[in-house]
Amino acid sequence: MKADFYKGNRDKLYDMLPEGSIVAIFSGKDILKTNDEYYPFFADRNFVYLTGLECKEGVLLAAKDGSGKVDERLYILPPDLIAERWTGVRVKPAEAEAVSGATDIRSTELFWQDFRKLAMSGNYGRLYLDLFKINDKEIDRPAHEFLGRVQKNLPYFLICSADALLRKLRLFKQPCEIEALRKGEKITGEGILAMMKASKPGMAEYQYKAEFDRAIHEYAPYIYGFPPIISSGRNNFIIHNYAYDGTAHDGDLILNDVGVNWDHMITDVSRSWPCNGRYSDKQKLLYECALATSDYMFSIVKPGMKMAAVDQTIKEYNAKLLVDAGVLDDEANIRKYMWHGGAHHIGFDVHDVVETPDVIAPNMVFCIDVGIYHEEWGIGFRVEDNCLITEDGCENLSAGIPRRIEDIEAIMR
Ligand SMILES: [Mn+2]
Repeated sequence: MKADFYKGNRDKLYDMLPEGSIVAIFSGKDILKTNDEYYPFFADRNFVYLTGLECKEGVLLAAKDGSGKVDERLYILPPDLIAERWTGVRVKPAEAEAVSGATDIRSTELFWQDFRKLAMSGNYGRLYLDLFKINDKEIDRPAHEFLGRVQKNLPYFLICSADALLRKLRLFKQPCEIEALRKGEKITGEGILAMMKASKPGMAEYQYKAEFDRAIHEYAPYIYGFPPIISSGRNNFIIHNYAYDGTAHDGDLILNDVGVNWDHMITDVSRSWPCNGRYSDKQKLLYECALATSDYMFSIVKPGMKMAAVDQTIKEYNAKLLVDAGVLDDEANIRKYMWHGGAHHIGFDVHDVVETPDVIAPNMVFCIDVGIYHEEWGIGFRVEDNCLITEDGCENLSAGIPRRIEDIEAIMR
């Protein structure tokens, strides 16, 4: 994505800030794994959304004064020959400027003293930070540590949520984000096709993963949108199977729920097929119900529809089909076989961090996910696609990845 995109995102954020506010967004830092080894670094998504930079220990600091004028600085780690010799080259000011469109690039060594100067000026009463945590067991991130330091040394700010503002922005996707998703869907499709083509009874789940990995890593060194979910047979009842230690036996379905990160945008697609290349009658029966439900959803989802109605309609429509097919005795018992609906949004995060809307509107992108889990028959699978809301309806961004029985069987022959 171009610098205009990131600059535009920052300007929209600043527009939402009241006068007399400071906002600080941190990129994060290395997390220790063991001894002197760290987990692979993954930059805070809000920081990336605002700057395009994946650098460690960066900070975006902006101050909006009483006249509405915004002063923004981007702090990056200073050059360090020894550190860079060991762990890689750090982003330099010219590159940071070119990527982000920010012009005032400074060393992180100046961050605290600069912030202190702004704080002491008396011109700013609010401090916006992203302090989101799922629960209190989660480790503190740099924003939490910074808050502690502020409250100890400069305890006269009203602390406000930058996270809430960014959720509003991230809900609506811009043209360059949708373009990135389209490319990501192509790559995801290549990964899925590679698995379908290699599929055969006796193949281990990790061998399917190896096929997927090889295909998508033709495009970039770090391309996972999230760890691929790949399972077979009864392991399909584990919604997020990351063990990859099962084996596909003749007659088993393979389930995968995978996606890539292309230009920061993450796809999320599920496809399911029989490892031997031919759906059994029971697999066919259930699969056609799920697929018809998905097709129905893509025919009715449009702006103005309630977001909560998406999951609800998937469940009701699928239940009706299962009753008609003689699989289910009563629609009210749908929970028995189908409990995986999930209309989560996608974007910079696979479960995108957005303000959950009441009503669907253009340029939202969320998953239409239909799962059926029939324990007695040992058949569990899902069909998940990425739905872009258009002006008068929706588009299935992942429609090019084979999803119909005849298409899948033809590829596997
Ligand atoms: Mn998924």
